[in-house]
Amino acid sequence: MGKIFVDACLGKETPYTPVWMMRQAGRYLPEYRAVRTQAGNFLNLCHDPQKACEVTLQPVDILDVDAAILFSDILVVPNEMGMKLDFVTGEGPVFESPIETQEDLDALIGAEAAANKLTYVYETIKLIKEQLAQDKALIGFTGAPWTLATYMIEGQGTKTYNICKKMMYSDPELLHRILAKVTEVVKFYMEKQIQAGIDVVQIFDSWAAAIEPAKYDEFSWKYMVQIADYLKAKYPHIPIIMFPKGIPAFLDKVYGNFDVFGVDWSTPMALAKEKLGDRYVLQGNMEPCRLYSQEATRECVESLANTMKEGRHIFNLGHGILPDVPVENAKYFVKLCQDVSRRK
Ligand code: 1CP
Repeated sequence: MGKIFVDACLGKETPYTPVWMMRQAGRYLPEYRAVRTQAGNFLNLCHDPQKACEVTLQPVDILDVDAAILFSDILVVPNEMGMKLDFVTGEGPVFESPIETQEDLDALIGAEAAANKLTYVYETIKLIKEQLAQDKALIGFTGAPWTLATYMIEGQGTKTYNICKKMMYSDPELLHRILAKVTEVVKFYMEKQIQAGIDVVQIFDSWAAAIEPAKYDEFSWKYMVQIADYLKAKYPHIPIIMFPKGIPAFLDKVYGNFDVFGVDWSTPMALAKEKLGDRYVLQGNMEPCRLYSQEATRECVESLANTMKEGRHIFNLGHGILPDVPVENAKYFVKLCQDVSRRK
């Protein structure tokens, strides 16, 4: 049986417009919270292929989304490059020794050696593929080099990005060497995810909007395109989704060999369609907080369906679902997307 999600990524006609939700495996699901408690902490869950597989499959069973997304985190990559990582409850990820100098960077493991350490991710993928229904797709993912570098340089999440932007403007060569090293690891990492069985790749550039538009290509997009070029040369049949969050001013300059452009909720879908719809399938982009209200959800889904009716589209949120969203509203969103777009 074909996978409707993969077909839609490749721009083929499908019986309805498929849907999944960013962060669909997570804390809004009681079933997730139960497994997370058993695991003890978040990194243990990422390191345990049985449990990671279980929480990956939960939203497929519970919500009937068209694709599963591998349960892991973008930060396992710098962690396996040698940066000690903790997830502090209530505060998020923290790296013990952020990168400050060339020596700090040189101390990290690069390229294939780092990618080879992520065996628990590849094991998880193999388990998921054994259990996932034939008509559902599995999305593998990575953080974009820039988004990963923000954590590696700041040591944690940030509102101002002042430490990595200080490097951007006062020592851009060092920032480029960090980005280039991460890019090499990510190329191998995504290649190994493909070899383990993922059907689609998504590259999350969650902190794209921190970069001024004139510098976005230089410090982020071009590295994402290098990863896409590497994968497309070897695995042309695997669709690639690029998700740079919050860059409406850069839409005119988007280029590269990939399949799907993930539209975030701050970008009007009609604008994305006008600028990119003839070159890429568009994914998105309901404001995630609309999930608090079924009425607000319906209004947005109908409007998106209307905007994209002759366009190539995948339904999604415009960023991740939040932990306090009612499960019934998430179910409502998924079913509504599939129903409003059904082609007889
Ligand atoms: O206690 C917990 O359960 C921790 C919460 C959590 C979860 C459920 C974290 C910590 N990561 C994840 C899983 C996760 N992270 C997934 C798989 C689940 C799914 O999507 O269904 C994915 C794809 C990610 C990716 C991720 N991690 C991104 C990019 C996507 C995005 O939402 O923008 C980012 C920026 C991270 C970093 C991270 N990991 C965790 C947190 C709380 C954060 C964000 C910290 C910050 O705001 O800076």
